[in-house]
Amino acid sequence: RHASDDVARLDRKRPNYCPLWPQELVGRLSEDSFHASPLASRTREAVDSGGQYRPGGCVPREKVAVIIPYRDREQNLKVQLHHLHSVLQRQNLQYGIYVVEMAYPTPFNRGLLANVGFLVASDVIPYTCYVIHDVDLLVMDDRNLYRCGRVPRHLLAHSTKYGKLPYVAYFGGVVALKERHLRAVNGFSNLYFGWGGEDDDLLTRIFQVNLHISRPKPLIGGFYALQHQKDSGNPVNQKRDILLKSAKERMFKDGISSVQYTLLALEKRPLFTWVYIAVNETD
Ligand code: UDH
Ligand code: NGS
Repeated sequence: RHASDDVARLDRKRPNYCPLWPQELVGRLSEDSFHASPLASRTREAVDSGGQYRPGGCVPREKVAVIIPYRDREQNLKVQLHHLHSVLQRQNLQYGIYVVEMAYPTPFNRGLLANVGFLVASDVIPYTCYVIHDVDLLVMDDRNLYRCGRVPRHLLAHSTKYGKLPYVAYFGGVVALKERHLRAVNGFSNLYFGWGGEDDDLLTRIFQVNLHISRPKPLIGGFYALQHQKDSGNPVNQKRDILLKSAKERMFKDGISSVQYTLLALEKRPLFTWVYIAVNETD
């Protein structure tokens, strides 16, 4: 028996994993791709209904659900979807895109929408990685892989909005967490109605279970911030500082385990799965 036979046998058994660094990556993306560039027909045709994709020639290393909390940003969404499908296909990932929208009149609640996105998506496919993604931020370099790591990952190292992070402990915009990370912290709080604080609350939860976070290097970690109108249904949340003070105590009773909502629609659209919910604001 020769060692080379053993290697050959092992090779036959080992799945044909997609490369760690896919050859299709182009690196830094040109400004043109940040404006409503049409989706290449090859890219569009590769997407299954509901915005699902899996690479043809290799076994993907990660199954990623991209969850976009959403309301009234139609133009941003269109640009984002075209951009994301192109980038994620080049990254050789299996992925699904979930746009989770909240009905009026309730003030917008990004954390709650992310929790619902997680629950709905995990019911469709057992994803290994969940990326919570603002609709208006476009990844500027496709080497910034939409994958999860040993610890929760802030995929955004800086954006064109600030030129750098607004503060060191910022964990907003685009974050990637494994299923076990999300379960360990009980997801986001459901209590942040209106603008601000839910991302800081999530980071408090992460530290509380002795995890830390990672970020890509600045060279590849940039995001391009799209313009948008001022939101009508997302007033600054005046209670956010008070809520943040009790983040640690609340975390195991307020989150994925307790989210309440009414599912108004769950539709497979050509480029994404639309999850439309109604929520009553709680005090
Ligand atoms: N979002 C919507 N619609 C809304 C509100 C929020 O889709 O009406 C989603 C969207 O994915 C957005 C994310 O929630 O990217 C975060 O919203 P945001 O308003 O916190 O962030 P954004 O960068 O705008 O879009 C910043 C407004 C700054 C308000 C400053 C108050 N001091
Ligand atoms: C902080 C907010 C975060 C927010 C960040 C950047 O002040 O939720 O600003 O916001 N925290 C609190 O309000 C407690 S940004 O300017 O990008 O909209 O993510």
